[in-house]
Amino acid sequence: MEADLEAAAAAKKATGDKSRGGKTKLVQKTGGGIVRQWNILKKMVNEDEIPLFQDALYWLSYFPPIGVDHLKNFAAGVDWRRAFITTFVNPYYDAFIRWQFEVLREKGKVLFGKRNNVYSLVDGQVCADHDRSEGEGVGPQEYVLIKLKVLVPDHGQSRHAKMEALLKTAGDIPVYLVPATLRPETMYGQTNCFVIPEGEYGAYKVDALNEIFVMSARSARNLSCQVIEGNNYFTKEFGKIDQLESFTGDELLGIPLRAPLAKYEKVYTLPLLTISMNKGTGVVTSVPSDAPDDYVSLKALQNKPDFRAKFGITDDMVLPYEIVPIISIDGYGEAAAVYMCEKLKIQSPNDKAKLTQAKDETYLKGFTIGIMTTGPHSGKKVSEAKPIIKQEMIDAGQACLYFEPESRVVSRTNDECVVAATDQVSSPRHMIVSITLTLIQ
Ligand code: ZZB
Repeated sequence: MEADLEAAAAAKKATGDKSRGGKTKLVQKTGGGIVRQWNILKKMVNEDEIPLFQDALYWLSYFPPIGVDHLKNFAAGVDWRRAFITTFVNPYYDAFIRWQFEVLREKGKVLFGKRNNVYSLVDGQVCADHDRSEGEGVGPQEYVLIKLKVLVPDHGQSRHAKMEALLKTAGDIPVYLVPATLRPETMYGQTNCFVIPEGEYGAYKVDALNEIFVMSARSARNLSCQVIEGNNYFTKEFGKIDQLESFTGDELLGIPLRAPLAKYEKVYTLPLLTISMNKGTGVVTSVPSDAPDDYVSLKALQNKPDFRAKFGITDDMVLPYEIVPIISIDGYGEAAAVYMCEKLKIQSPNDKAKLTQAKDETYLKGFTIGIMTTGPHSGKKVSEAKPIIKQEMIDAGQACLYFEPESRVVSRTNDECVVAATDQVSSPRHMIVSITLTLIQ
């Protein structure tokens, strides 16, 4: 079942379709555009009465009698003696539901826990579809953050001064570059890490882990609202994260890193000009065997001394890094990204349309028919190995989960929303108002 869902998600991903399918309720009702609660109520009640609906309980006394009238007009055979209102407004009903949940909890059948939701830090609450000015129907997207340990810079480049100072003050606290990936099972094939030279990055203190993460400010804001597990948030204070240093992407280029599961003991940070600072952490780990973007960008650096020189990348940071085959795909060979780039004759990292096509096909084929050829899970299907490797890396402290909205969401208060782990409580606004009816047969 889970595999089916993942396959469907991979196929959806491969076609670039992130929508939820079908029109959302609001669009169905209104044909799109922003409709305020006031306008919806205006169609049903007198305008001067609308302010009374600020009180959630007013809804309870207003609409149920109308519903009853409608059902009577409809000639529904209902025993109205047995109608009642749910929620805490009805203490008898409330006591019954409490009892039911207490019993289920004692039996260990229900748990109270946190859940990831699209959230506005400015509003201090979950941002549901009707509270958004942009991004209706958008939900949380899970990524795996891979911890690439920053090693002491070894090329005497002056642009590394801030990082050297940070490493010194951090002492025993490890500093990591943390790329976000959807493909944790490909980490055996890492050859380098990518940042965008003009990007802005920060070093952030992750209190609960006693570690420092280098990432974009946008992703740090998301992380500060999330939990490592259970009720344990990444930072001391929800929604707040200490920035210890800031870096341009250029200041991170040429830094040596230790990448978990990689064949190479040490890899370097290289430039990738197509990175979006509005996705993931703005840091990307490079797997040229299975990611077409990574393959063409690494090749461009390896083949063009001028390109390397322009970004202060020395030969030893790129030339020794050969592609590491990790997944075999029937019909695509041992390095699907290389095969796809050759098949589509992709020449440069700027061949955007072809690269998207290559990436979608590689994702889909890798997930559905790929077989691992490296590491302890060699021989397993990619779809089976992916969740296992993900969990192993998390358990070993080499990775952690990270969420952000699938695409940009803006609240009506004009705040860019994050994904936050919040308690599963419903606000009075979302209280379910229902009348239980017993229909006479
Ligand atoms: C390792 C890896 C190995 C990746 C692979 C892909 C593949 P998507 O699919 O568009 O949601 N990535 C992450 N952040 C960024 C960014 N800010 N800008 C550009 N690229 C980014 O993107 C998720 C993938 O795109 C991530 O997974 C990351 O590269 C990259 F074998 O990490 B991946 C066929 C792809 N294969």
